[in-house]
Amino acid sequence: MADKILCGRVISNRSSGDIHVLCNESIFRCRALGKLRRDPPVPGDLVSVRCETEDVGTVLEILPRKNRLTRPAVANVDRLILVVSEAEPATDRRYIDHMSAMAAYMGAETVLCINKCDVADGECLRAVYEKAGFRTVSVSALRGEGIELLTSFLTDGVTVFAGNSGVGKSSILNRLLPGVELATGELSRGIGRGKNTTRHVTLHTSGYGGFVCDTPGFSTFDPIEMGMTDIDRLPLCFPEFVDRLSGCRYTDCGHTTEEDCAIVDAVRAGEIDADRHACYVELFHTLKDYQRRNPELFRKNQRI
Ligand SMILES: Nc1nc2c(ncn2[C@@H]2O[C@H](COP(=O)(O)OP(=O)(O)O)[C@@H](O)[C@H]2O)c(=O)[nH]1
Ligand SMILES: [Mg+2]
Ligand SMILES: [Zn+2]
Repeated sequence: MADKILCGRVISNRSSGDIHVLCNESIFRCRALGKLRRDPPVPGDLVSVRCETEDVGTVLEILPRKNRLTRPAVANVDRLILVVSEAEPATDRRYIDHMSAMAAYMGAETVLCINKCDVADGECLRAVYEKAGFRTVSVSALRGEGIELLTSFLTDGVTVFAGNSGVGKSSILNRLLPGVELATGELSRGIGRGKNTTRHVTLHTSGYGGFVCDTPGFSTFDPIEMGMTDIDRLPLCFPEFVDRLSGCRYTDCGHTTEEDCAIVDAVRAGEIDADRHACYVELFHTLKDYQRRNPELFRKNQRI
C-alpha cells in the first residue's frame, strides 16, 4: 500500500483539516500537502492521493478545475438543481435569474425544481422558466411526487442543490438518498445561522451514477465575487438570448436599449420576459461598472 498513488474525488472537507476522498470504492481520510494551504481541496475536486494505509492518505495535487462555486465552496459542478416554490417561503424570481446566470457562467446547467406542489402548483414559475428554455420538474417532497423524475438528472457528474432556506432542499434529498438523513425544517433553523449543520458541504453518491450535495443556499449574490467579470459572456448566461444574438444590428451590441437589437425587440414583442431582461440589464451595468473601476484588470485579462 505504501507510496501507491490514486486519483479520487473530494467528498468533504472538515474544519478539522480532514479531507475525505473517494478513490475507487474506498474513502480515504487525508491531509493536504502544505503547498495546497492557500487554495485547499474542496468537495468536488479531483485530486491525487498518496495512500499511507488502506484508509489514510495525503492529497498531493488538485487536478485542474472546471469551475468552483463560492460560499459554500464546491468544485467541478455540472448541474445546479435550483429548488424553488410558490408556497411559503415563495421564491423571488430575481434570485432564480441570478443563480441560473451564475451557473451558466460557470458552465453548469440549471434545472428548476418546483417544490411544495401539494400546496401551490408553481405553474407561474414553470411557465416563465420553460419559455426561457429551462428544464423544470414539479415535486412534492412531502408526498414524494415527482421525485422519480428528479433522479433522471442524477446519473452523472456533480449536482448541487441550491435554493432559499426553507424551500425543501434537505427534504427532497432525504427522499432521493435513502440512508442519508439531513436535518430539515425547524431542526436546522433551531441550530442557528452561525453553525448551520449544512455549512459543511458533503458530496453523496446519488445511487444513480453521479454525486449530489446539499447546500445551505447561496443567500447573497455578488456577481463579481462569484467571478462573473467577463461582460461578453453575460448574454450567453440567459438561454433565451443565445439563439437571437446573431440578429442584432451591431456586433458590439450590449442588448440593453440599442436600436435594432434582437433581444430588445424580442422583449417588446413579448417573446422574452421583461423581468428577465431587466435582470440582465442590471447585471450588465454592474459588470460594466466593475470594468470601469478596474481597467488594469481587463487589459491584463485580454492579454492572457
Ligand atoms: N407542504 C410541504 N412542505 C414541505 C415540502 N418539502 C419540505 N417541506 C417543509 O418545508 C420546511 C423546510 O424544509 P427543508 O427541507 O428543511 O428546507 P431547506 O432549508 O431548503 O433544506 C420543512 O418544515 C419541511 O417539512 C413539500 O413538498 N410540501
Ligand atoms: Mg436544509
Ligand atoms: Zn442586441
